[in-house]
Amino acid sequence: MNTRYTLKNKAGTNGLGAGVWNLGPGGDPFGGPTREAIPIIDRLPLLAEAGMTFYEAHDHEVPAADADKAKKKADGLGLRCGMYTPSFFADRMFKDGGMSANDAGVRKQALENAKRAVDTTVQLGAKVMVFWNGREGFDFVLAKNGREAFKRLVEGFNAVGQYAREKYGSQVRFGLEPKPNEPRANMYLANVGEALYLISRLDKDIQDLFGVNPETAHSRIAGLDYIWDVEMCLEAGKLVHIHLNAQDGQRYDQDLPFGYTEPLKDLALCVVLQDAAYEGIVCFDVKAPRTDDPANIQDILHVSSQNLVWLWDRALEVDRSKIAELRAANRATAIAGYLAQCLYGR
Ligand code: XLS
Ligand code: MG
Repeated sequence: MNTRYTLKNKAGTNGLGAGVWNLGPGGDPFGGPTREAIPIIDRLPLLAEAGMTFYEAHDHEVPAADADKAKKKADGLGLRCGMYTPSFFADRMFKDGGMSANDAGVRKQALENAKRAVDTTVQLGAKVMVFWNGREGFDFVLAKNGREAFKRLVEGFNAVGQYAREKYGSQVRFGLEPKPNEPRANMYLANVGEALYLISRLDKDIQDLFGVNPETAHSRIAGLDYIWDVEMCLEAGKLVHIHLNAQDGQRYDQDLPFGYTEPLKDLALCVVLQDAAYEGIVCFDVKAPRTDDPANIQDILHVSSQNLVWLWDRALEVDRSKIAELRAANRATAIAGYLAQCLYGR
């Protein structure tokens, strides 16, 4: 059995997770793959070897028909499915979105896929299903009626929620994953606030099933502070999952190793998660860069995990009463200095 990364004194579920897509062949919009694509099922041992306890997958990566095979393989590796998610961005059918598409036939198919994904989530043993807003949005104004599109999202999520409730009670929770742009110029559910607003509009009897899956890079692409986004989810009781990575400013989605660009803020994030006694799984959504050789494809997971473990340990040592004292004295700059001392000082 390989060593698995864990977080000291973490409340609830321990062990880290990553998506099978994190170990892709390295293609980008301007150049093809730089590595041989590893079959999805063969990525599971790589994730386990890299110290992960959980894996995550889309429905185009582990389709319903392969669920048993994947579960068996994962069980043998001591790996569990942390999250499953229907893809409404890969298939050309969903070129204009799934739940929000103008074409009623497409919306119907999206709903079917989402319901099937609920079943597969349960079959794989995961407790969370994510909806990433991939192609829910628009590139040209008035290409969609925004008010109608929002209502379609509400209707779609209501229908999925009802399906899950009737069949599985409270077994599966849904995490809406916001992102402001890419692949669309403008995406619905662009930020945590929009996702929480949408949840507030869902049927009352299934609202409790819905929460948010905030991702570091997505908040930073929007120019927003990720810690506040996470705090907002926590305040609403809606932090059902989390995707950690790093982002080098407001540019394309980089999915860099966690802890790489803003370690001081990532330390503060650990403080927030510890103080909230966050019980869910901590997962990375990173991308092995196309410049990395096949032999080193797991580096991105090791670097992310090691950074997180270091920052988490340091966060445990952050003196909360010191922060409270500085806050009371209106010394915000001194708080920044104290965090830096915790991070870099001896
Ligand atoms: C892309 C998203 C995606 C979701 C799952 O930007 O982060 O990877 O997490 O579809
Ligand atoms: Mg993500």
